[in-house]
Amino acid sequence: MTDRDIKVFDAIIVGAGFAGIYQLLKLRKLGLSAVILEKADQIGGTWHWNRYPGARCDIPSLEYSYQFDEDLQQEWNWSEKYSAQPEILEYINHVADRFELRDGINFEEEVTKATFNESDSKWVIETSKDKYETRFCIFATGCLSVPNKPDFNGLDNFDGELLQTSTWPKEEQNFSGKKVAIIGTGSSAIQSIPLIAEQAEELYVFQRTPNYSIPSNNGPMDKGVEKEVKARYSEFRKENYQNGFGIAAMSDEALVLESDPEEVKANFEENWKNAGLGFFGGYADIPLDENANAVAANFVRNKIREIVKDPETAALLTPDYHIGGKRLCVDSGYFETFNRDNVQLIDLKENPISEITQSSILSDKTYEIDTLILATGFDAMTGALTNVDISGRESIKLKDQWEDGAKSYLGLGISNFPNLFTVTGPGSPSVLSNMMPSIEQHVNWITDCIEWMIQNEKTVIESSETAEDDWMMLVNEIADMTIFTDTKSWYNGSNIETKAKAFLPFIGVPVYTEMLEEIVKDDYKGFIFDKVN
Ligand code: N01
Repeated sequence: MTDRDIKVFDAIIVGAGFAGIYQLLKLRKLGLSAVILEKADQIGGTWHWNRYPGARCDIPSLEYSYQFDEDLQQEWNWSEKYSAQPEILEYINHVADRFELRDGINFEEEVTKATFNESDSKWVIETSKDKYETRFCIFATGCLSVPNKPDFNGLDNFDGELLQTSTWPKEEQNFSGKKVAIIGTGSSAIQSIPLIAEQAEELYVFQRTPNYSIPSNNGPMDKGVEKEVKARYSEFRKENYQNGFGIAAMSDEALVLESDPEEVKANFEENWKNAGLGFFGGYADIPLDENANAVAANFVRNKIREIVKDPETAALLTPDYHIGGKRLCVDSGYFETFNRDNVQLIDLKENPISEITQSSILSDKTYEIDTLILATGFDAMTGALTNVDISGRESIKLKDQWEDGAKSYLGLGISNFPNLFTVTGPGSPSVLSNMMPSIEQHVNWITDCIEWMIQNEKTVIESSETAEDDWMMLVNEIADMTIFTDTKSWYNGSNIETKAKAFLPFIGVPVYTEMLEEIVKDDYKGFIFDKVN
């Protein structure tokens, strides 16, 4: 390829999920030339890849949707309280068509390399097909987009059907008459297991760590609720974003330890029926205090024992760590599924997988199987960035800079990587918030920042190392106030052995929002413009 073939844009956006699509719209409105480079053959991001049975949103769809356009939010109707993956995919496609964005997306172009050229302050982006040059580079690659595929002994020898929840095929899968194994019991497994169990002849669930899960009690959209919300949609959105996690069901005003225990129990009972992810939303001390946390945890543990008939299976399914330490799951009949005769739970703590053969898994005994499903999670928060060969100033590689742990200022900018923005990057509320408003918050911020740079004739922006260090210290100080940091989870990188361990999401949407606004008012304090080396 000669330099003449290089395609030039003002901005390159990586990823055509909810973040990338909205970013393209905003940059176009600003009058910039921009393109999205997308690895998949269609839009949707996480909702394109995770099409396993039962995949659905764990935040009510009236909240898990865009708010930037009043007509859009008024006209779109969700069929269920928590929408399933096909409907969410339909929605993002609708948005792309409605705002005529499709022609700004290059599909099946995986970004492999991004190099900052200090002589002209431009990024050179290389993909599986092409080469691009751009001033601004925006990674809208999501927090849970790089699958974790553990290196099980003998996995490559498996001759049956191998599936992974995070890269599920488009063709419908039929498990009738099949012996199926699933490894992992996080949200993806918890959503898919009840549906796979209905079809499979046998389902073997290989569990390393049990999870807390709350029933979704999903159902058709309550038209009364929808009408009420739509009558005051923008206020509703604003109010929700003032809660700690940015979700309606999670306003935390009371304390478990200062409330009447009977009243707490009654509230948990109510939340068990209605709140889903907001199960302990009403109480502020559950993330902070061992004793308060134990009250909520014991409530769920008792529910598991009530639902699961076999006491041994119930005991294995009962978590012993702080509730909330791992991301809470929301299910439709998960624990009930273990009462079926065709479902077996295998405890990997007691009997790790020693080998996978052509047709079986070896653990406490040999399980002959036709299909193996990996529901083993993601290289969360950082994987989508460190998987690309990104070089910044002085050819510093992002992967090397983050070897001892990811550092970012506000989850938006990274020192030594000028004009590179991340949407919902590490150090922002991201996965500990409703992703949709958090995506919009970041995309709006990035667009405003670019506009400000143009108006103020600034060429290059980057975070200062000091601002970044101070920010990550704050992220960790806040996390350390909770009792969640000692649990092994993808929040702190401990699901991947080789990964640096650090708690990456910023806890507290309202504080974050306030700080973000203050920094802008203070002429982007902590950022450096047109740095001179
Ligand atoms: O992944 P996970 P997920 N040997 O990391 C196990 C979002 N999401 O895809 O806990 C054996 O939670 C691992 O065991 P352990 C949501 O934010 C949202 O399920 O590490 N087992 C765990 O059980 C969620 O939190 C929705 O001991 C191994 C499982 O695999 C996030 O995505 C739906 C193993 C991985 O669970 C991730 O969920 C789905 C090994 N070597 C997902 N390695 C919505 O509702 C891993 N495991 C929107």
